[in-house]
Amino acid sequence: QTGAILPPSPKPEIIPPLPKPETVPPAPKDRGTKIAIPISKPIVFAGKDKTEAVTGFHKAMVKTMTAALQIPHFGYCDEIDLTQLVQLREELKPVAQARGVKVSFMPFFIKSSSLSTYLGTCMYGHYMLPDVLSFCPLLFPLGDKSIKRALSAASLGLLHYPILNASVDENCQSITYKASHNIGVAMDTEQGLIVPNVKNVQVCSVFDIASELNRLQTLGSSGQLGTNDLTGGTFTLSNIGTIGGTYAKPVILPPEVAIGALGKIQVLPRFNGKGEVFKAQIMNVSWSADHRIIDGATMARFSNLWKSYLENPASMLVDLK
Ligand code: CAO
Repeated sequence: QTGAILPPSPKPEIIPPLPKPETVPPAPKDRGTKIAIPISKPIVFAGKDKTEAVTGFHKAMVKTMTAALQIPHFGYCDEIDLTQLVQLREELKPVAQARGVKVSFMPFFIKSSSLSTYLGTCMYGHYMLPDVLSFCPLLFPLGDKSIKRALSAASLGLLHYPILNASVDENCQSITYKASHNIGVAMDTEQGLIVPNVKNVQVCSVFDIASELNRLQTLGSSGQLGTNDLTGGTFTLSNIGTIGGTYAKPVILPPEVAIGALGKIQVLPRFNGKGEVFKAQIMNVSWSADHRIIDGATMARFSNLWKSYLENPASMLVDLK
């Protein structure tokens, strides 16, 4: 085959240069798409019906929820602008991480619930709103509108709040105002729904609460929570927003008298005070209260106060112990 005339080699294809990649700004952090769909077990089509006994946490849920439905529930919802809190948490995350603690939004939701019931207690007992206001110039620059706004919202609601951290007996003959704020947190675990509580939130810092929540979450996920962690709650929060959804209709855990469900935080357009559109971090809250002893106006005032703490997180400093 030496000297054979070889066919001309094919003309090399001219590959057009790849288009220059466009500079695309990073996609905004979408909290909705960030939440993974939990598929813990493969789907098996058994082909026939299966009956199993209701046991464990499910059995407890049957008992509690059946009792809960004897309570006439009052529902109340509102929208909370968490723009400042989202920013603050970003700043605090590395600080907490350095101490080995993960700070989510829950410690803030929990602390502001405690402060909101506590301020009501102060109104009855130790001091009045003017005393709180008189400390403000020491803590914040004069004329800080957000603080004033927060405190005027607080002033609206300084009535009857201890009743949200109370319990009623079975026949609703007596009300006990609880001294401790043991705030329950609904947790979605492999074993089912559990509601451990953070004890004595009224004397805890946000960091203490975060640290305690980390402990409860770790034990909860491995089914190792003890009776002490699971009993004695006085008020409950359910952050269903970690899974999704905006509004809920939470069911009170008797003998408690109120519960709040938190929806997912979403980036939505809102107007600021100057009428300009801005990118707001919005979360909805849905409260349920025992309407036999809590009226709608009290629930609304409590919610206003809770909201004002979260929308102006600096205002929490005024009342932190
Ligand atoms: N919207 C959007 N994102 C949220 C959010 C919300 N409402 N709350 C928390 N997140 C984000 C956090 O920011 C965190 O992300 P990054 O750390 O990356 O920013 C992520 O979700 C995971 O948070 P987390 O689960 O570690 O911590 P948490 O303290 O916010 O929530 C817990 C803990 C136990 C409340 C939650 O895991 C849970 O179980 N929720 C479900 C509660 C439930 O089942 N309720 C129904 C009760 S009635 O059947």
